[in-house]
Amino acid sequence: MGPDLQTTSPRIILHIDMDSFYASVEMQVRHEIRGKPVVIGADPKNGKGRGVVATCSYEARSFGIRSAMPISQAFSLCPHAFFLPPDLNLYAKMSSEIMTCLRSYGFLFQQVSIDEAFLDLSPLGSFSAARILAGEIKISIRTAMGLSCSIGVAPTKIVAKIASDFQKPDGLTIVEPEQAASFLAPLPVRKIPGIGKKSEQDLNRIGIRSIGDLAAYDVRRLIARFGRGGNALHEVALGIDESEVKERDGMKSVSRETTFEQDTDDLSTVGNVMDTLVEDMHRDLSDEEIRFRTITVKIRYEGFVTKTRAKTLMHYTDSKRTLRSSAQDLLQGLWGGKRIRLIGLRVSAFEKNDARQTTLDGSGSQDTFSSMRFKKD
Ligand code: DCP
Ligand code: MG
Repeated sequence: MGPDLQTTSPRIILHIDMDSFYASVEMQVRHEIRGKPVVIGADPKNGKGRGVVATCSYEARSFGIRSAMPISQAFSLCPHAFFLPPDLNLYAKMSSEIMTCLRSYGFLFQQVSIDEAFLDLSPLGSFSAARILAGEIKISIRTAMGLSCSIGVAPTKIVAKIASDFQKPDGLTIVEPEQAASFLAPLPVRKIPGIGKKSEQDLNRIGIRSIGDLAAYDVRRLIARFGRGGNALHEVALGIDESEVKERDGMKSVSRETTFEQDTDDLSTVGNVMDTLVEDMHRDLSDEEIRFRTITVKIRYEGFVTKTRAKTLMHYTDSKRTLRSSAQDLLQGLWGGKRIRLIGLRVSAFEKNDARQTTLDGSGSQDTFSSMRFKKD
């Protein structure tokens, strides 16, 4: 094979995403709730509860329940569902078992969230070999952990991610290079990672409904409307994505974010959600004995505009009180009274201790797929 052929040979990227992850783990450990509507999230308090759904089983989804929906709404859609509080330690443990299994295949590996990862299968040399390996991965995770997952295999990371979502749950979708354009074209733009309800509406308003519409749209007009994000979006639609599967060398930060089901400008609601992020994050940090010095809060307003504000403490700390008060101060400082669609919290600048840093294997890292692509800060 000459050098030309080598440089043009397509990459083979696998993306794996666990099905209804928290709910599936619960159904795995509690046999009595298997096959039932299961909702993981805040306490519904007979319909009066505040807070949101983290995730729910596919049985619960058939009642219309979704992630990030107010728990009170979930309760009215299906009062007889099993409502459970998240057991984040358990999910983190299952996640690291899954990630260890995926790493063991020996390909370049990147975990992107608690339940998803990429493998670069290019060394296999063919999509048919990749299909066989993907099938083996599905079987081994089911056998070892009793959990189902969905896998996409494609020439780029973004197409692989869209493909893993294509036939959920328990899906396997292979998109060969010559099929990529026809695979993407009919899908609604909402299928692009990072495009939520609001961005979808913005795109619909200018006549863009499908990814094919987006690909055909004049990129200069997209940039005029959405800034740098417009160019990134156009490239995604064209199937252009050079980003590589990146191994991480130890954790540099830990983060959490929440997208509101409906944009909100109510500071007390946002403050309560921030407290939940603090609780979740602090639990993981203490499990890993991580001490940190920098706290960053992110707010994404309606549309793509995102602002962050950070604070670096004089000393390393692992105090929840410090984390909470810093996060609330930063939130107040960023508050502009505008409607918000997402808030995030990140801690970084960890105390030097390599053993500690490598143990937290990337779950909830700030380098999530969508923020990586469309971050404007
Ligand atoms: N999660 C959360 N809050 C959200 C979204 C997700 O706490 N708004 C948590 C619960 C999920 C886990 O992250 O189980 C993984 O997120 P996914 O988006 O992959 O959702 P699921 O795995 O639950 O379902 P799917 O089968 O659609 O992947
Ligand atoms: Mg998932």
